[in-house]
Amino acid sequence: MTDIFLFQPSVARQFIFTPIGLISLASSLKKSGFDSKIIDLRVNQHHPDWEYDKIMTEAIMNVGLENARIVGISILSHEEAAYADKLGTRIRKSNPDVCMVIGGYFASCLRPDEIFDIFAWLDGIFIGEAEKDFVDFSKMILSEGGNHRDFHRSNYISRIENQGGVRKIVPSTTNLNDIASMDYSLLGNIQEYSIFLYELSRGCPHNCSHCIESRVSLRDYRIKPIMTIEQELKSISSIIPKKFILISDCIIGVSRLWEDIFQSMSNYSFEFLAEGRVDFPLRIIPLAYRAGLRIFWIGLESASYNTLIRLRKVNDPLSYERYLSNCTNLVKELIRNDITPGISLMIGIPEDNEQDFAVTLKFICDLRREALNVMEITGNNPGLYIATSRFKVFKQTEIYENLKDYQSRGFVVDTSEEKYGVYRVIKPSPSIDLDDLYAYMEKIKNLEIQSEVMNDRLRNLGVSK
Ligand code: B12
Ligand code: SF4
Repeated sequence: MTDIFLFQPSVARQFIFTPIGLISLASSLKKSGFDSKIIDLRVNQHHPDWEYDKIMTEAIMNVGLENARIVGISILSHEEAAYADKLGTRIRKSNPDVCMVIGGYFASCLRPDEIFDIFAWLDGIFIGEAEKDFVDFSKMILSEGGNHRDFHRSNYISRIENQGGVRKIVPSTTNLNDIASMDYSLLGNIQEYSIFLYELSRGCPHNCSHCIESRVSLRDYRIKPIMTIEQELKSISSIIPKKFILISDCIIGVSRLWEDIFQSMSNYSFEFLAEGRVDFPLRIIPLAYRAGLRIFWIGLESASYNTLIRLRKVNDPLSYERYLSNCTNLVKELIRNDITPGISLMIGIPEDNEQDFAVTLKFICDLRREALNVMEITGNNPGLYIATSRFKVFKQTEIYENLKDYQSRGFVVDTSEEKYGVYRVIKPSPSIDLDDLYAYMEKIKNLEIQSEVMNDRLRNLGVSK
């Protein structure tokens, strides 16, 4: 009989991705002799707002939750938080005594007292990576008859403990040599997922001012041991021979270890999208193609010097020149190797003005021209994808810490999601308003180079129909 239930709440998105945080926890529990069940409420739903109550009730009725001793809910971002709250409330109603905890990036983004204020049903929070501590926690409750309030770890806090006052907790990071390899068979319905995520590394050594990553990973970049990776690749290839994979690692390819990883991947017929930075090394691109790289998402964010300085993507004029030339050279080399480059840009970064927009627009125009040139010379047409997103300030980031200063200089945000630690930009600076942001986004998006190959790849990935 299962005592531990791990839930992925709903989210209003048209595509769903494998819940790798929960798979990793369940794999570690299994290695330590504990059975757990993953229930992903995003599977088979059309729109959570219409069907969520029905989906939750069915999921809860059919799994034997009345016998649960521990319920864990994973919350990746603010987008899932309200759904997680409904789910937690519903579970608490059906099982008043079960111990309910949450984990995931969202948990690391707010202070514990803020999180307990949002979720009335919650008993405890895990902050940061949790494989080891969640296993110890389960052991204490299930084998040793302990109570969750007696569990003490620097990254775990119970509601009772929190009553003593606000405490900021340092997230924990894990040594990837010590955790169990991912057992995807623990996720029953793998074919239902449009995006298959594969995690090979964690953390980021950079410290961009808009990003929470360095605060959570403590800038501790780690790659899984190659033996584990080979084992996982074998297991993935037997489960999803034809699916497109997504690999997120801002500094993918930078460490020499990636040559071995790509070499191992080239023994399979994977195709994958990777998210990274402009400094992805050019020399590794042919090998990455053989490994299955078909779309490379470059987090450019802006091409304006002042903006990139504020984001801390560059430090001085020299690193700025390098940043832009790296981007251009990377796009050209990707196209030469028939890989689709994707450029992502954040729109409305604090203090952005017309001048910053004009510089970025010009850079993307030039990039498009260079990309078309390479396409003409090589005959490859992998397209050039452009993704724009309205800037959000997340709690815990450096920009959030300076929010008041930015606001005093005319940066205006939407506070409706404040409770979840997110502020969407309305006006980045006094002369730019929301309509200007959308108009600028459209102008940039129009510079995309469409192609059949690109559309096929996006379809394979499950992000477009
Ligand atoms: C891959 C990724 C995605 C994937 C999905 C990831 C997933 N796991 O399902 C995609 C591309 C779909 C995605 C989408 C989005 N993402 Co994203 N994503 C990431 C990324 C790069 C990796 C996350 C990951 O999978 N890590 C590996 C797994 C193993 O770790 P994990 O899930 O965190 O799980 C561990 C712990 O958190 C904990 N844990 C997790 N769940 C639970 C549950 C319990 C009970 C316990 C005890 C512990 C626990 O234990 C796990 C093992 O250690 C992170 C940044 C990063 N480098 O980590 C951003 C990140 C999480 N994403 C972010 C954002 C903003 C988004 C979007 C809102 C972006 C957008 N504007 O569209 C959407 C929202 C999607 C949603 N569902 O809400 C932000 C979140 C910031 C914030 N303050 O909330 C991050 C931090 C990026 C950033 N630097 O800003 N994302
Ligand atoms: S934006 Fe990317 S490179 Fe910068 S700190 Fe975050 S994860 Fe690292």
